Amino acid sequence: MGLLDGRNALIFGVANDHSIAWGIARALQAEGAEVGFSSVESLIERRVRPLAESIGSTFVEPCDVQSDEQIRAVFARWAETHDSLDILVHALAFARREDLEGGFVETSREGFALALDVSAYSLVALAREARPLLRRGSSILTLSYYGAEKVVANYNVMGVAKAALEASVRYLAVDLGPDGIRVNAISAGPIRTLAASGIAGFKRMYGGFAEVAPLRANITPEDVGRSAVYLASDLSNAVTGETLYVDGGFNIVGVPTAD
Ligand code: NAD
Ligand code: 0WE
Repeated sequence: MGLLDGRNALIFGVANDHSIAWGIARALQAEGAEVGFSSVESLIERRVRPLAESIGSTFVEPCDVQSDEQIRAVFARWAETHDSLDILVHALAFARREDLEGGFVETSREGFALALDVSAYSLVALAREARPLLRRGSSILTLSYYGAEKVVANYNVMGVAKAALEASVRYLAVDLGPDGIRVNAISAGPIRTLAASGIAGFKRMYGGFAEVAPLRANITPEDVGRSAVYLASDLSNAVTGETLYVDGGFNIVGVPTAD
């Protein structure tokens, strides 16, 4: 008996087996959910389909979230084989690499618009297109980061995008709440994924994190997956518009204890 028996989930943002989206997919599936995937075209055949097949999943559709047409096409394909969607997972973000280093004040108009479009607006677009398939008890979930709330060196325009994402979660929760649809974010501590590799200073921050976080450990995609099960299931039936920190308590610390 699983917490998600008889539910289905559509997960956006698997790039490889280190992706947070993949950790969430496995956790939802372990609780009985049927999972389908959408990722950018270039990753589908080499990366995503083999992973999907490894857990017996056949729904794998391309979608660049900057395209309204591609977003519509994914949900149209889903509707061909499903009457409804119980769980929608948004686990993707993008900013230009040059906007993730140096001064935030140097962010270009184009770089700002790109980061906000891919990383924040896409949640609104996915929620709107999914809406006809969502029903009472459905759950929408996205991924955020502490840089939304406090300044994190080099996170720059992504911090602004995550602030917009968390605010979008609240506005969507109010719009969809009367229909029994919940919308929440998980703000995860740093995890070594493709999106984190090659980030200036990520390694140093990753090391320091486990020394400062109350639980003294780094965060894994499995940790995020378990909290995703809670937010996707009826265990959280009265929770919406929230940002749940899955960060070992890092965000509650003001002045860290010297060990
Ligand atoms: P990842 O690289 O595995 O996943 C990022 C995904 O975004 C990739 O699958 C990529 O293809 C997708 N993406 C980028 N542009 C896209 C577009 N235009 N259309 C569709 N998909 C697009 O990295 P991850 O760390 O698993 O990131 C997943 C989410 O978790 C992101 O929202 C990220 O901001 C968030 N997050 C990551 C960390 C961390 O430390 N890794 C911490 C907190 C939150
Ligand atoms: O949200 C993220 C990373 C998102 C991301 C990563 C990249 C790398 C490659 C968005 N766009 C790009 N564009 C690229 O070209 N995280 C929470 C991980 C992360 O990124 C940081 C961090 C942390 C943590 C950037 C600076 C400082 C800390």
